[in-house]
Order: sequence, then structure tokens, then C-alpha cells
Amino acid sequence: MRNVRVAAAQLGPIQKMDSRHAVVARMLDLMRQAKAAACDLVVYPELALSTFFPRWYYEERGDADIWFEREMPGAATRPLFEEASRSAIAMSFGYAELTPGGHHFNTSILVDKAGAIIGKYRKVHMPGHVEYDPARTHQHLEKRYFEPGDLGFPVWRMLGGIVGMCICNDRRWPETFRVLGLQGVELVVLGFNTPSVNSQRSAEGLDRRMFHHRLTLQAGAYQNATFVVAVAKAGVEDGHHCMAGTMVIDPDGEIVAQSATEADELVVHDCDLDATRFGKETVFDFARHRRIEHYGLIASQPGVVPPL
Ligand code: CDV
Repeated sequence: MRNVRVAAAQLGPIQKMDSRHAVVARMLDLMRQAKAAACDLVVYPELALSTFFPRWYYEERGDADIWFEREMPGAATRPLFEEASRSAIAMSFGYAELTPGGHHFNTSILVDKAGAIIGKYRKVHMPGHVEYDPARTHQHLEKRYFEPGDLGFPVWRMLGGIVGMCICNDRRWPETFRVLGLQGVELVVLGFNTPSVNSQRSAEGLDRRMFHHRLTLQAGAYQNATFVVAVAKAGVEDGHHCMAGTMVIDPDGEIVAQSATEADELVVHDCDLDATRFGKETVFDFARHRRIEHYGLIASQPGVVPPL
């Protein structure tokens, strides 16, 4: 048995006016709850430190830089690292990263129990659009504010297992989970901000959005024999509703724990990483069963090329 007690730390809404300091205080409160529950790892959402700012259009792209972190930890986030090391609890959270070279990424980090950053992931699959789109019910300008990640999908040895990260829209792509799976991943942690309405098809509301969310997480977990911990930023931010659906999926693809609210909420689950072994040694023993001679298109062709 290799047990990792995971705390999925869902955040309720964060308004535009809320300071980093106020958000970090909420995150610290969840971390203290996680410590009281003897958790090993606390996982927060995508862009955890602010409102989901890509819904706002800034004509001058640089005006959005107020939402980006130039250093990690910085003055506002240092208390998270101090508390993590004091409590001997590992953590992962997402933030908007502005590098010294002027690059903008949607980033997540993995921090060990000593409070040291041991892993960084930059979101690869960037949804949305670059320019203001009046045809949409709301804007989703991630393609305007972020570059696609340049670090691939690494994994790290941590907490006695193999841990990987992805972010929100990445979960909808089987390629994400398979690349992590090919490195033996046993625990995938991810945060998300998912509007409860499709901006290009308003009839597609919460039920269908939640269905697709569960479908992708459960498939990714089962097909790669891994735990998945998915953590929402939920509720109504400045009039825009994001769905909850924080959940833990086991390597059989079953939802084993989930949130009940759209507020700050801790979902705790014991993940025995040895439970990943059966799938990895049988139906998803990749080395025995994969036929890479037939998969070339996946890595060589981005779009659809129908037959003539
Ligand atoms: N933050 C996201 O990546 N959100 C997307 C929405 C736009 C569909 C998601 O895949 O949940």
C-alpha cells in the first residue's frame, strides 16, 4: 500500500476586486483544514490567485499583466509556501506566469513537503480566441493572454509515487493523459475554470458541461490506470457562473469523492497508488499492447485530413 491522502481544495468565486492577499488567506484556511485531516497533498484550481481574468477583454494586451505573477513565491504567495513547509504538506496550484523574458503562461506548480518547487507545468491546450468576439455570450480570451506551454507533460517522483499535472482544457485531450501515462503516471492533478454555459452554444448548459467533464476525467484515469484529482474554481464571479465538479477519480475510472458545493470546500480522499498496478500490468500494459506503427498521425498531423 502506498497511500497518498489528497485534499482537493475547491475555491468558490473570486471577484475582480478581491486582493491576492484575501485569496491567499482562503487558500491558507483550506491548507490548515487539510493539515487537520492529515493530508499529504493539497491541490488548488487553475489560476487560483485571481478571478478568471481571460473573460475580460483588454484592448491593450499588456493591461492584463496585472493578473500575472513575476516571481514565485512572491510577496503575496510566500505565506502558502511557509505554511506548506510548517505543516509538511505538499501542494499544487495554478497561476498566471510572466517570465523575465516577457512570456505569458498559464502555469501550475508542484511544491514538496519542505515548501520547495519541484515541478512546473505550462498549459498546452489553450481554449478560446484572440480577438473580442461579439457573437459569443461571454469572452474566453486565453489565446490572447497566454502562449501555449513549452514544457511538454513532465512527471515527477513525489510522495512515493509518480505525479503529473495538466490544466483545465488539457483534460479534454486523450493525448495529455497518454503522454503522462507513458511515463508511468499514478496521480494526475489538475485545476479548472469551466463556465457552465458554452459561449458559442448557449443551450449547452451545466448538465452537458458536467457530463463532458466527468467523461474526460474518467476516461483519462481508466485508460492510463491512474488517479486523477480535478479541482474547480466555482460559483459566480462578477456575474459569470463557473461549474464546480471537484472530484477524485480512481484508476478504474470511478468517481470516488466529489464536492457538494460551489464554495471553498475540501474534498479528501486516500489514494493507494498501488491500485494503479492492476490496470498498468494487464489491459493497459502499454509495452505489450500498444501498436505505435499505427499511431503516426497523432504526432504528425494536427487537424483532420479527410479522404479524397
Ligand atoms: N479554463 C479552461 O480551459 N476552460 C475551458 C472552457 C473554455 C471550455 C475548459 O475546457 O473547461
